[in-house]
Amino acid sequence: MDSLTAAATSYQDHGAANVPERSDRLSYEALLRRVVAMRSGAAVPDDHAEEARRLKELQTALVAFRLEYKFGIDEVLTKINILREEFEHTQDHSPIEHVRTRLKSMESLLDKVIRTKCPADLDTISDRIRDIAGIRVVCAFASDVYWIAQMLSDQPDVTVVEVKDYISRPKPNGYQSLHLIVQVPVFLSDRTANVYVELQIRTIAMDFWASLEHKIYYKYDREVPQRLLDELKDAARVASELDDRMANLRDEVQGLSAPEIS
Ligand code: 0O2
Repeated sequence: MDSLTAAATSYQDHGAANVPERSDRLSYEALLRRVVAMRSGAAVPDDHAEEARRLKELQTALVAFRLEYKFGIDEVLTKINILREEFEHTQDHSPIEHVRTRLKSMESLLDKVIRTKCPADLDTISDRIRDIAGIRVVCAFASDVYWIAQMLSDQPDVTVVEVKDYISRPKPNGYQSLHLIVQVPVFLSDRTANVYVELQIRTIAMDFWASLEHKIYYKYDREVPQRLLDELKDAARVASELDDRMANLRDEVQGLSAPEIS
């Protein structure tokens, strides 16, 4: 792990000390470009002491940058937890089975900056890379997926900027999920940051498939044998069939009156 990654990972444990002013950001951006260039294979700088000092400053700026996304996750997560708790207290069950969150690591953010040839300044990165904050909501039924998406989208401080419906149109490999990029306001001490959060909403069966496919993909370093790809595609079909059958069963059971107790 390089020093930049180590620093970025540790901020979650040590809170928000030494967060720089927003106006300081610009002075870090040339350095950020340099770090990206170094990671892409360009020459290492000559003046190590000066570079170390500026890297420390950059680390602090990046902590502040990532913190906004952590707060974005916190805000959307609170909304989801409110819905969940409301359903648990007012209905038999909540449509939300479980929720996971992830803040993109510095390592994978820099990789994405390089891979997508994104200009390495923080404003462009925050505008173009919209999955730094991620929330995955897993529901029992496909209808719940759209229901949750609608309830969140209807909230006045949530702006939906992009929807990818891989449930109605699965990816060629079989991947299914509903993806929303939303923007939420994060109220900081001196300003409001509008933060992008990626929401992935899917059923238990879709989630089971996606996590196994993800593991296989990385185990084979993206070169998955055709036999496994075919198996995965068929497994996705079976998962989708299971979702349909479970929904039919639920509808049937909901239509029945409660059994009489003798
Ligand atoms: P991670 O580590 O999960 O974050 P983009 O995010 O814009 O670069 P894309 O493909 O246009 O790429 O976005 P899309 O389609 O909305 O997919 C983004 C995320 O969805 C991925 O993030 C995965 O989490 C998930 N995803 C998309 N396709 C697949 C798939 O075929 N299999 C599985 N298992 N997950 C998928 P990352 O950044 O790739 O990874």
